[in-house]
Amino acid sequence: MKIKTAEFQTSAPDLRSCPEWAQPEVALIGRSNVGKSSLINLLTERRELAMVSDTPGKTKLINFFHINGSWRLVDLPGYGYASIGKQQRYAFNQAVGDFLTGRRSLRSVCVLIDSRLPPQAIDLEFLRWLEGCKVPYALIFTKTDKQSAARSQANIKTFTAAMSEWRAEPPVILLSSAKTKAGRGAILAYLSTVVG
Ligand SMILES: Nc1nc2c(ncn2[C@@H]2O[C@H](COP(=O)(O)OP(=O)(O)O)[C@@H](O)[C@H]2O)c(=O)[nH]1
Ligand SMILES: [Mg+2]
Repeated sequence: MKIKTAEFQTSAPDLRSCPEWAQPEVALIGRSNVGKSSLINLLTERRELAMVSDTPGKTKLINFFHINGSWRLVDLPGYGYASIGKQQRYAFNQAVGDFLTGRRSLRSVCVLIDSRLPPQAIDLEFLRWLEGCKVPYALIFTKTDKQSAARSQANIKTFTAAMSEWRAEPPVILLSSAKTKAGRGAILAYLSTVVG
C-alpha cells in the first residue's frame, strides 16, 4: 500500500462522540513513549500529523486520521499512566475500552511494544484483556534499531511465550524502526490486508 494522503480529521473524548463512518478503521495503542507518534510519522511520512496527537489535551482523546480517503488510522490514548489519579485513570481506560469493544468499523488493533524490554506486565495484562474483545490484533515491536536483531528476536520470543498462557498461536508480529525505517513495508502490507 502507498500512503498518498493522510489528514487529521477529528478527536473524540469517548465512543459516543465518535463519528459513524462507513470506512474501515485500524487503531494504534501502546504505552506512552513506546514510539506511537514516530510510527504514525514513519507510515505516513508526514511529521506534522503525529504532532496533532501529541498536542496537550489531545493525548487523552481518540484521534482520527483519514488515509488515502478510504480508511482511518485511529490513535488511541495509551494505557498505564501511573501519574493519573484514580478517578481520571478509570475514565481514561473506559473510553479506550468502550472503543475497542464497541466500535463497529474497527478492523484491527496494532499494539506497540518496546522491542528493547523483556515482557512488561502492563502490556501482557492489556493483551489478555484485548483477547476478549474479539477484534483481530497485531503486535508491532518498536525501536528495533536500538539493539541487535538477535536481542529483539529474543525479547519477542519471550513475549510470545508469555502470551501462550492464554493464546495457542502467536498473533501477527511486526517490527519497526522509526530511525532506519525498517519494517515500514511489512506494516503497510499488513494494513492493506485489513482495510483492503
Ligand atoms: N532509536 C529510535 N528511537 C525511537 C523510535 N521510535 C521512537 N523513538 C524515540 O522514542 C521517544 C518516544 O517516541 P514517541 O514516538 O514520541 O512515543 P509515543 O509517546 O508512543 O508517541 C522519542 O524520543 C523518539 O524519538 C525508533 O524506532 N528508534
Ligand atoms: Mg505520542
